[in-house]
This record gives sequence, structure tokens and C-alpha cells, in this order.
Amino acid sequence: METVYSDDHRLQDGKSELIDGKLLPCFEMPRRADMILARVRAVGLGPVVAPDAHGRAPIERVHDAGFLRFLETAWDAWLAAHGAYDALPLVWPTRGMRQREPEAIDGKLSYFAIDAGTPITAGTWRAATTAVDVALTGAARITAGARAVFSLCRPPGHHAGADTYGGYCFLNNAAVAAQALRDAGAARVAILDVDYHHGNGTQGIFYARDDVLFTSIHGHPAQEFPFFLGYDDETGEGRGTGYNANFPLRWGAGWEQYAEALAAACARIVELGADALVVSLGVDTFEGDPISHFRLRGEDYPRIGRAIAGLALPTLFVMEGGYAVEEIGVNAVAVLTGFEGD
Ligand code: 7XA
Ligand code: ZN
Repeated sequence: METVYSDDHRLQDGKSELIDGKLLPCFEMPRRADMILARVRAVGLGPVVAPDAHGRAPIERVHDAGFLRFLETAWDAWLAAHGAYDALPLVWPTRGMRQREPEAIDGKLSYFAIDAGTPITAGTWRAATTAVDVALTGAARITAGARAVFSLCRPPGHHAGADTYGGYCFLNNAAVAAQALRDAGAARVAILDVDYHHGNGTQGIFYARDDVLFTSIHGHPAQEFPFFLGYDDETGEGRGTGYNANFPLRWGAGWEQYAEALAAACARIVELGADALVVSLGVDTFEGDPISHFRLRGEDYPRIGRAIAGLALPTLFVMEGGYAVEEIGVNAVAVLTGFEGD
């Protein structure tokens, strides 16, 4: 299996995030991708290739133009206003407030962000757009006939909505790739999100559509970030009714519960049919993950890969979360080698 990778991910290197009432060093750090790439090479997964530049048009198929203008210019505006500190929001336009984009950069951050854990830095725009290119290059390989490709994206993407960012995500790599697969001729694309957190951004982008099915297994939103989406009664709307399937699990879930949800998610994909599969691959389901609460073990990751292989679809793996940095490479690549039938 080919891996698409760019060193540009290093340009996203935030200093701190607000978590558990503290400003802590960012869990989402460059070393995560270094560890995954090292493991790809150590096991000889296949060639590692650089992404091609795809430009802005495929991103605009998924993201709002005003949001992209904000993201592209946010750092310069923040730098002028406050100096070279990470840009984080402080206020949210909650119930009863106007949903109107302010002029001031502090207000804009609050308008577009869903959390205070996702710093915009000097290199954010370049890193995020390159991550999209990494996903799009993988999608193009799938369109050209590859059985499977690993897009080693960083920063991750599945929390980014059409006009929102957060949860360490700026642009939705998996959603842009799924849309590109559709635009290249796939009649229906399925997205299987196995990250510990619900992919609220991906769900929102495709919620009213029947040509992109979204399925997700994740920490129950009553207990877990992003808290306000991811319940099992969210089944899609309009034409998309029936094309969204959430499988939330409570804290402490181990392989037994996870395997049952994974089988149900895969059954849904088989039932509705798809020409291609995008996997939002997070390994923060690991028992040793510092911010998550599932109990998957190392030996469970090849099992996830084998279950996905059972769908027998051209498959693009797009990297999402996972913060047990010492184990992230072994666990992520174990899904891929399991898929390949190691
Ligand atoms: O899949 N998403 C993640 O791994 C990031 C979750 C961020 C949780 C903490 C937000 N402040
Ligand atoms: Zn996650």
C-alpha cells in the first residue's frame, strides 16, 4: 500500500491548548506523524510518495469561501493584533446571540471555532492545505485503480465543518477526499470514521446527502467531545435520511463492544452500497491514549483492518487522531497491515 506524506505537517506546531482547565502543551504534535511514518517504513508497508498540489477548487467543494478567507488570513490578523502567540478563541455565539461574523480577529476566531484547543499558528494554513493535498493525492490514486492508499494527514480533519474548525482540525481532509471521489465518478462513497471522537464536521457536511454515507463509532456525546453531535438518532435529513449512522459507545468500551459496533457499521455500508470507502483512521481508541476513554489494545487494530478489508471496496485511509505517541505508529499501521491480510 502506498503512503502519501509531506513534511509540511511540521508547520502546524501549536504551543498550547486549553484542556481540563489548564493550558497544556498541544497533544496534537508533529511527533505523531513522525512516529507513524517511521512505522510505515519499518514494516515496509510500501512506497512513500509526496502529494501533488490540487489547488483551492476541491476544498471549496466542501468548505465555505468566507471560512477559507478567514483561515488563510487569521494568523496575520492575530499577529498584528496580539503578537506571535497561538491564536485561540475566548467567546462563543451561543443561544440568544447574533450569528454574525465580527470584524475583529478575536471575534472571528470565536465565530468560526468550536473549541479552545485548536491553536492557529504561523504555519497552520500551509499545513492544513497540504494535508488536504495528501488526502486528494490518495483519492486520485484510488480513482486510478489502487485498492488502498494511506494518506498520512496531519493536522487531522474530521471535526472541521463547512465553516467551522476545532478539535485540532482546520480543513476536513476526509470530506474533501470523499467529494473528490464523487466528482471523479464514484456514484456513492461511504465514510467509516473509527476515531475515538465523533466526526461532527464530516457528518454535518454530508448530512442531507444520499451520495455520501457517513458511519461513525465513537465516545458517546453525553460523555465525550464534541458533546453536541454523535447520537444514534442522527440518521440524516431530506434526501440524506438513512445515510448517516452513529454508533456511540460509553467510556470504558473494549474490543467486545467495539467489534459489535464495527460489524453494525460495516453492515450498514454493505446494505446501502458504495463504490469507494474513505476511512477516518484515528487510534485514540487505544487503552493508553491520554485524552480518551476506550480500552482497545494493540492486538485489536489488525482486527479493525481485517473487518474493513471484508467490505472489499477501494479504500482510502485518512489519518485522524491518536495521542499515545509512542504507540501511535504501531497501532495505526497495524490497521493497514491487518487490512492487507498480514
Ligand atoms: O478526533 N479528534 C481528536 O482526536 C481531538 C479531540 C479534541 C478533544 C479536546 C478538545 N479541546
Ligand atoms: Zn479523536
